Amino acid sequence: MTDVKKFLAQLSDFDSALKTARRILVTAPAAADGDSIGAQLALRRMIGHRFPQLEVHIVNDELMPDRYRFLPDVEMVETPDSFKGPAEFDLGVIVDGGIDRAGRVKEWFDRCPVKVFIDHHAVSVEYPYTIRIVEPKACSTTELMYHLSQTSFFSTPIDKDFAQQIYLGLIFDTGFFRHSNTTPEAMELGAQLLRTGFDFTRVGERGMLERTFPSLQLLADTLNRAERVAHGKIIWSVLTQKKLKELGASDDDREGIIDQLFLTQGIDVALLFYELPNRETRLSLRSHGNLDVATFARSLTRRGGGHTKAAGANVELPMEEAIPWVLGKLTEALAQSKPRVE
Ligand SMILES: [Mn+2]
Repeated sequence: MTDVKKFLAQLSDFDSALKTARRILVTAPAAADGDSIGAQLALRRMIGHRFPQLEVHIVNDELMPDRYRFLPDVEMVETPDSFKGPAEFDLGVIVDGGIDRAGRVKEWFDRCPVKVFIDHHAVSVEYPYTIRIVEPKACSTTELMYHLSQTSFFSTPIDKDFAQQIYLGLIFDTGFFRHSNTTPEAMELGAQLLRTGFDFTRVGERGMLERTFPSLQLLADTLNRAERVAHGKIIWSVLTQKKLKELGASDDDREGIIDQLFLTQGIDVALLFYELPNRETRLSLRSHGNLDVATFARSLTRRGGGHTKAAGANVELPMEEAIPWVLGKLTEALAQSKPRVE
């Protein structure tokens, strides 16, 4: 249950800071997902409603995936390449993850006199944020954002557009109310949002399920390459830059592949190695619960984290070196983990 009463002092500080600010930066960790996009757009509406005179700029390190381009206000999301104007702001807000993963926008955030952190992840790195609003009980940042929006500090009207932004984060982070982080409150919020009458089928299909044709082929290729280790408890596969180019697939086309791997009977953990253009490797991890993959990801690198059952990390190794190293560590970690009680 998200009880925002405990954030009254932080909200009051946030409100005071907004009152004296002129230019606001809103950002999220790179490789923005449905929750972080939804949360950034929702926050922009919240601030815009309460303080219409403020300039609110949403800037993300990477170009936003096409799948989110149907969302209201989405044209407001910029990258450092498209952003015109001075990268100087009176206040910065990072949502849905720490500033350490914000890429080029980190420098801009570092220079903000007031730094706000709004998140629902349980683990976060040390950083001198001015205001922290962190609620691990919220299943998505947009759920937390919704509750903040209904306080007297924001009093945001819930129209169809705002509802879609909140809803996308909700279904993204709960996997359509399926993952274990789903709470009765999250479903109640879903119901409340649906009452605004927005097209929830479209939000689910466009924002979560649809694939481009190259993405479909990429999924097929990755599933074909899947292998199991640790007596079948770990399933893993790879996604290379070469394959991406060959199929004409984009970075975003890897979305959901890890979830498909994870739906294999008898496994404990699914792991996807994704080769980055800079010769580093991005890992996606899913766990049924025997192993806390967020802790595992953080044990590999500072640039790792997430949730107990779904996590990610960037390791500074080319894929051919990352594969044996990570598989070794993961097999070891899994062997030491306590079996879950069914
Ligand atoms: Mn999230």
